[in-house]
Amino acid sequence: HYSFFEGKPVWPEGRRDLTYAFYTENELTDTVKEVFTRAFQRWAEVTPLTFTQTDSYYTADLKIGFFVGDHGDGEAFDGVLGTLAHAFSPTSGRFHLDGDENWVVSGDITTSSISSAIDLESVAVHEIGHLLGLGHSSVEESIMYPTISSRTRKVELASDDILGIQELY
Ligand code: TQI
Ligand code: ZN
Ligand code: ZN
Repeated sequence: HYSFFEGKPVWPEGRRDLTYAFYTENELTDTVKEVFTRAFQRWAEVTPLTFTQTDSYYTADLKIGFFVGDHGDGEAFDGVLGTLAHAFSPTSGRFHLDGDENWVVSGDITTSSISSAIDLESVAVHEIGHLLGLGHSSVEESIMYPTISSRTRKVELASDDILGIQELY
């Protein structure tokens, strides 16, 4: 079953059209950016929320960046595996990914020759759930279940994820 953060924080009524931006210094390719676009789309399909990319990192509601090790928010990344990414509850909007992971952006993760390969889109869908106010779920099939194996792709919202997000929006 789905859960929420303490105090059930959400993006308020007047903020349903959210913008997102990529940390400029990462210089991400369009292929990488499209992974996030697809991940946002999954949540937009089942809520009144919309997500629009902007070039202005400082004014965007949701800020996405890859960082390595200690990056100044007290939650240092730890190299390959362990913590993969973190996102903060509404209305922080901070979404950080561990730059040391072997991220798989396109292609078939399930047949990757790299044992520690992590599917970027799967992690993005999960972290966006946190950005919007979902905690973890006890339902193993759900996107918000707190465990994912390497070489696994899980990008389709389960009914548990949808029920959870629709209770918030
Ligand atoms: N990062 C944790 C996560 O996103 C960070 C975290 C732990 C957290 N407890 C939290 C975030 C409570 C918000 C609220 O869950 S992680 C997975 C999963 C991670 C884990 O790197 O361990 C995914 C990142 F669920 F699959 F294990 C992405 Cl998909
Ligand atoms: Zn961080
Ligand atoms: Zn999580």
